[in-house]
Amino acid sequence: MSLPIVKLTKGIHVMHLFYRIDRVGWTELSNDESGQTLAKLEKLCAANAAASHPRITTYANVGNKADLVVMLTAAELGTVAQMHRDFEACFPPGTLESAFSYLSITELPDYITSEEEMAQSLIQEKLEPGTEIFEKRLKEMRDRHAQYEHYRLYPEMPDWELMGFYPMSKRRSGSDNWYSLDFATRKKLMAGHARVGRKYAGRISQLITGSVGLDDWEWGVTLMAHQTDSLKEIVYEMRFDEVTARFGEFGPFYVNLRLSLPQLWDHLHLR
Ligand code: 76R
Repeated sequence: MSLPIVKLTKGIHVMHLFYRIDRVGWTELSNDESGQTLAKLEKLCAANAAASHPRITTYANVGNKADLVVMLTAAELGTVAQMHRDFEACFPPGTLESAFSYLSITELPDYITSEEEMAQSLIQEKLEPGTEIFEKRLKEMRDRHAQYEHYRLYPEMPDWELMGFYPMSKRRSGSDNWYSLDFATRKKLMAGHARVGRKYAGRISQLITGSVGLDDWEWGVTLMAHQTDSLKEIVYEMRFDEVTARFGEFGPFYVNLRLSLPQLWDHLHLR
């Protein structure tokens, strides 16, 4: 059976899936069914283990919002849809229950640095357009920017111990309607946001995926971290930044531990 091919002009599809194990269903399994499920899942994950996509990354939720969590990435919508169903089909009927899911896509931010701004910043450094050094520096900036855009669209997320996920939107009410601000104002506000974010380099690696018209919130925020306090601190510090203070609206927060499938099996007592 082949699914319709649904491509993006740029970027990839991302799906976050949250499941509960039905413990009653699980205890009713025959001896080898748990092992068979694990083996099927390991095969599926091994077949989808590219640095960017297609990829399936597994986590355990910490707390009672879910048991296991998966993040899927694929270029085409049909591929992500198939990976989702193939993942579920590894489990015996009556053992897996959906807790939450989120569909989004990677995208370039609206507020990217233009070629004009790059040149302007060099002129401010007293470099003269047309000189060798000016052109060399401009080329370096252009190359760095092209690389940045590539990884925004085709992210290769670090495999750190923690993954925090939450959906969010920008407020649209009265004088705090993000979408009625002009572009220059939004760009200036987002520059402040990015300044706060960059302070967390090395502690937080962020993936912002867009979901306007695709899911119930406007963005999915995926934060990789080594420590719990890094997650808390960045979200706390952002609350004071104007973009978040005036315009941020948040969905549920999920804190997840990165675990391989065998580790998940032990952690969740599935053996
Ligand atoms: O892509 C970039 O790094 C450029 C600057 C940038 C943009 C355009 C950036 C930087 N973000 C951008 C867009 Mn962000 N971000 C969040 C959250 O808790 C909250 O208040 C919000 C959740 C965090 C923690 C975070 C972290 N960011 C966005 C958007 C889209 C907005 C739009 O298009 O209108 C959202 C919803 C959003 C939310 N942001 C950074 C970070 C961090 C850590 C950085 C710096 C990354 C770096 O420089 O490497």
